[in-house]
Amino acid sequence: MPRLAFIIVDVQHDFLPGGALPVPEGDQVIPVINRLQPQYELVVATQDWHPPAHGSFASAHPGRQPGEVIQLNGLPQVLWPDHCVQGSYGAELARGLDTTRIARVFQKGTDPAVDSYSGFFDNGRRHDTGLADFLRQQGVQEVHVAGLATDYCVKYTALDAARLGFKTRVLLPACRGVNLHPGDVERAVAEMRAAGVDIMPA
Ligand code: VGL
Ligand code: ZN
Repeated sequence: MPRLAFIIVDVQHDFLPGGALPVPEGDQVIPVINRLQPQYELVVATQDWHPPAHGSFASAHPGRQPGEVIQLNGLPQVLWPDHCVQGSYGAELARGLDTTRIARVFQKGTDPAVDSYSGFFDNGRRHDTGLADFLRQQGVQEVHVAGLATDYCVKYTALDAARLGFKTRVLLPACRGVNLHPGDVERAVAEMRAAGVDIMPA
């Protein structure tokens, strides 16, 4: 039974340079993640998978611009450019990512009314993706997390993993952040550390 799993977060075309919501240097995580994968008995991935006009898209809120924060069904929501629309090229796992070892892909962000940064739950913690049950069924006790973006989906996935009782490590050399505001990645790392997440430095 694998006790250690690797969670690859949102390595999708739209988060790479040239994509709809480009993470600076996002493409640089791909070779690092590919090199790491053989060290794990179990590899899973998450995939941001939004319907058109998802509530996190600025375009769904007339007069609003990407980067603004609104209240979306009672939760603060950063507005983003349209990204990772179900079935689009931008939503595909990046072509350069080795997917042969990925046991299962967990999709999130499918409910138009709530965003989902974590690979475990939506931001309101109402819908569960099944990732936690899957890991437990596989006997996993420890997870290593990498991918995009450090200050959003990697952070919330790692925080939920730790809260769910998995020993959790974030591999910063295999992560890049959005840094919508300067210092966002540093603050995300500090928050993860404070929550008991082990950080492999960049
Ligand atoms: C993400 C913003 C919006 C991420 C997803 O994968 O970090 N960020 N949707
Ligand atoms: Zn998204």
